[in-house]
Amino acid sequence: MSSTVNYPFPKNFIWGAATAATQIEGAAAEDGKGPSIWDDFSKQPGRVHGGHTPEIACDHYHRFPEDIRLIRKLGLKNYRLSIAWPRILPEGRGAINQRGLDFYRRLIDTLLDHEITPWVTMFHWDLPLALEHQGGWRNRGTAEAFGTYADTIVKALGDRVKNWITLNEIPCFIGLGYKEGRHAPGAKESPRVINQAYHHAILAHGQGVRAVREHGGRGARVGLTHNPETAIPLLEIPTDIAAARRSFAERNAHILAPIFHGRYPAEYLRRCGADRPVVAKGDFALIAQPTDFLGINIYTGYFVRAKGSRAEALPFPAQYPRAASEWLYLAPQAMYWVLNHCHALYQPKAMYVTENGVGYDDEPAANGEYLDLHRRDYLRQSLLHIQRATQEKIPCKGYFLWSLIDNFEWADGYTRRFGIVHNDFETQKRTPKLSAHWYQQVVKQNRLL
Ligand code: GBH
Repeated sequence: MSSTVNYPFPKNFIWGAATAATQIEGAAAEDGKGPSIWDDFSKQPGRVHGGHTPEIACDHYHRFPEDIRLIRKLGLKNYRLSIAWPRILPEGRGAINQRGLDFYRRLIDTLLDHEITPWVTMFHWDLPLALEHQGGWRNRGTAEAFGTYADTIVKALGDRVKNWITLNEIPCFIGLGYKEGRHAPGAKESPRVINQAYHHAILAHGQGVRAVREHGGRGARVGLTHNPETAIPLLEIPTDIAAARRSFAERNAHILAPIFHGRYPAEYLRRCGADRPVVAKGDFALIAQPTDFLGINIYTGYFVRAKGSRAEALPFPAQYPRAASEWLYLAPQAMYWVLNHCHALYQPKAMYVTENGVGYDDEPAANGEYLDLHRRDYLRQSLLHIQRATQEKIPCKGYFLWSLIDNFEWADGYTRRFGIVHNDFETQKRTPKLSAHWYQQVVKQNRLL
């Protein structure tokens, strides 16, 4: 067989799909769940497109057996989900809501019954509202409350969950949530508060790692999921690659450097000046505990070239192609370069692409079929560049497609569909799109088709 048409993935490569609690579960006030900042934010006028809320979403809370059968039918042996903190601790700390834990036990047992391995994110943005009222991520106490929450879920589920992800995308829940005000809680804080909030978030990550090490039992693994801003060298030549690497390191300095190197880089602290985060004794020991993998959410990138000794990031021209999600510039080389940069700079033991996918306002089905060739092409381009990384022995061990199903896309509400399974939000009918059938075959053959 000609090698040019046969793009194999390594043996034992992990194939899966990903979702998050707020985006699919619904049942926002059921069985003792407390409100999250997203329940609150989405009820404020003008925050979420069309006034949409996560109250019902995909009703996965009630329909999870059907959804798990679907995962199984698509041939996926791995599934990434998140636990809603306010389901477990309605006030963020204190009393445990047993019915919340029971829900995740049932969910995970059903996955295991179907021979699907759960990958569980502890926090995918749904902070208990009660904690926001005490300062949210501005408050160091939130990182401590997270530690107790992590202890609770790892103790309760650690016998059946072996793959833990501490936090999803710190730059989003801090940057968009507290700096730009576009995500919950919709705040616009000063640089000093923001830098401190970032510090509290990486501290929470450290708490999550500690909880897994203490209570995870045999074979438990843990890592962070980060969404690096990813510099693509304009030319794959040493000068542009070095410039891209510098740009990448700089933009991710506040998260990846402390976690992998146990300190903030001097250059980052200089940039912060008087607004640098306050670090308590012992923080870096907690933050930089060794992890088992780095999760990477990667959708897009930006182009960089060397300009003398500087790295020049190029602005996108108006005509540059993008998805319906306007931030999602189509730049598939980012999938390769994110793995290359992370490997070169931080040498994580393993990397998993924990999210990759694309948001479009899909057209209605033609003769019952959702012909999302645009999504299929995006995914194929992405995987081509990930396959290149695995060929070069960069330790990328798996891929989780975002997302299993169309869902509540945060501030975009129920527009910008990312699913390979269509959801009709009126009837809750699930219909696999063309991209799902394509992905199913790729997974089955462990190579690009
Ligand atoms: C991921 O974030 C999330 O983990 C997932 O929950 C989400 O559904 C998925 O992406 C698709 O969006 O304020 O308009 O400038 C991806 C990275 C970076 C995407 C910030 C949204 C901001 C958009 N995110 N971006 S905007």
